[in-house]
Amino acid sequence: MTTAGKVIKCKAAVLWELNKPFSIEEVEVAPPKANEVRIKIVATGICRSDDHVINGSFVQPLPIILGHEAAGIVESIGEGVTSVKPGDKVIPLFNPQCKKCKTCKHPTGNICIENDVTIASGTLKEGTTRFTCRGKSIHHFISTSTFTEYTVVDEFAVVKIDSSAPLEKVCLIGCGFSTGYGSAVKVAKVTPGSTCVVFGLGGVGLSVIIGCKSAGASRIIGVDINKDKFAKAKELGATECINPLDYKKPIQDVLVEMTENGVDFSFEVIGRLDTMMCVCVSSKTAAFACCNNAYGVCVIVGVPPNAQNLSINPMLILTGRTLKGAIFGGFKSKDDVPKLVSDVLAKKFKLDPLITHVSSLDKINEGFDMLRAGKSIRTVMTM
Ligand code: CND
Ligand code: ZN
Repeated sequence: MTTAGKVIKCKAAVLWELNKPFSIEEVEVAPPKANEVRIKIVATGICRSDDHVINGSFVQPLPIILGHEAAGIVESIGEGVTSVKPGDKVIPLFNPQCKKCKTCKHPTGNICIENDVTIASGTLKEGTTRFTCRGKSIHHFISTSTFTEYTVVDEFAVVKIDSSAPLEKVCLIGCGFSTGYGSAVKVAKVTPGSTCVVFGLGGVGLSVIIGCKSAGASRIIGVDINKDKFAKAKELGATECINPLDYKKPIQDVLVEMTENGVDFSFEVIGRLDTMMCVCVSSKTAAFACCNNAYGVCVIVGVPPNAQNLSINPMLILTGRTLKGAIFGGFKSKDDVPKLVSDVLAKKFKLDPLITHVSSLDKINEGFDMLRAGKSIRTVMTM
């Protein structure tokens, strides 16, 4: 019996209030309107950006269905949709690509005008939501909402991938892997023989390491306050790992000494102001300050806390350092996601080491507890 055109009742994890566990609910998912696609989610990963919403540092309208790193199968399409059809394997795109706006037409820009990361409307483009629970409208999250058995997205926020792709693995292409890998190869443009430092060795930071290694960096230093993260970082390409808590001096001073006046490329993959920049005397780590003063490049990857500002000593820039940042590793999502999936199928890189736990939507709160306790890299929930 076809479900096309009908409301689907299914299971979803709803966040009703900040700093509260998810509630597993039966939700109603309305059929897709014009230029929308309804997707059966098959696998979805847990990323720290979802947790930033729960703790209030990434502000979104509530109640909401979070989740943005997923893969699934198209269930039905709205009028006018041409790029996907029912049965296609797809990845939802939290950073969409409409291909029509000024940014999409720019050769490298990737913050499409249709993105909901900078706006946080919590709806689809048409201005309303397709989720209802207990009679209330539930918001969408950054064009995706994947902690649900079914979701609806705008056509510009979904792309077809190879029909042989293992969805329970390539879901990581939807965020963590691509964000980290692209930050190294596309945003920083890491060069062969260079020295890199990566602050934060979670799923995204480890993917930065994979990118630095594939770009030919000869020295890759991992920095984390949780030493349990070091073994995996070394397995993936870190040549050494250090813990700021083991040193009395600020970690940027340690790094500058270790690397003869600073590194070529540094990456902040935590989302803290003190690890981005040396902002106060008590700061322990600072990605920008450990770059070589003449040519170092620092890439901000971590999502910063809401409404907080960095204070930068202009001398750090005047001498030649570059500070940059990027969403989704600088990739243009519709163009690049299918290629990254093909690269996985061609065994250009492996996603398996990043997946430490496989779980189900019912156990979502345990999955987040493990991330917060530093015990997991990526938990993938399969439906
Ligand atoms: P995860 O929490 O798995 O990793 C963060 C790591 O940082 C952990 O290993 C921590 O132990 C470590 N850490 C925490 N505090 C410190 C500190 N003071 N000094 C050194 N290490 C520390 O997170 P993730 O890998 O899923 O995500 C990392 C960040 O990337 C996070 O802010 C997330 O929101 C962001 C992100 C950005 C983008 C993008 O498009 N730019 C996409 N997804 C995630
Ligand atoms: Zn993410």
